[in-house]
Amino acid sequence: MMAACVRDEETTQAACLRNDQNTIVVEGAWVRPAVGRPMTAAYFTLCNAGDSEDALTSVSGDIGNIFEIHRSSMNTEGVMSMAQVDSIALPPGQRIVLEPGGAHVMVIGLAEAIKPGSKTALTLHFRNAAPMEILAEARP
Ligand SMILES: [Cu+2]
Repeated sequence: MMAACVRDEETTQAACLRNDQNTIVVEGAWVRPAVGRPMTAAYFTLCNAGDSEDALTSVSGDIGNIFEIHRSSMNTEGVMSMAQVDSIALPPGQRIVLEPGGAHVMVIGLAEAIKPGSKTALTLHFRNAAPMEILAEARP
């Protein structure tokens, strides 16, 4: 899913405008609640407001041992599977959505339960942009 990263005059959402600190804008971060399960997935939208190509290369945080970038896909029999990828490309001026059924961050070896409504800190690492800490809300 890609959409141009420009201000939409129809909405109040002026997302993906360049700011001084970062050329990458993160929107709508959330994680799946996980109680009594060893893993979860995190989702967010990345918008590259800069002039040059970048990429999400890894994610880190205190909530789990292993963070992997995954991409889900449907095989010819209609079965969903997922595979680890090295990075997610972030072309300039484009919005890249990590969402259920698509790209996501798999968090494995959870340190504690993730209860609905709680906020989880994640650090996103990029090929060029500075690392960015985000808060992801746990919601189903
Ligand atoms: Cu996965």
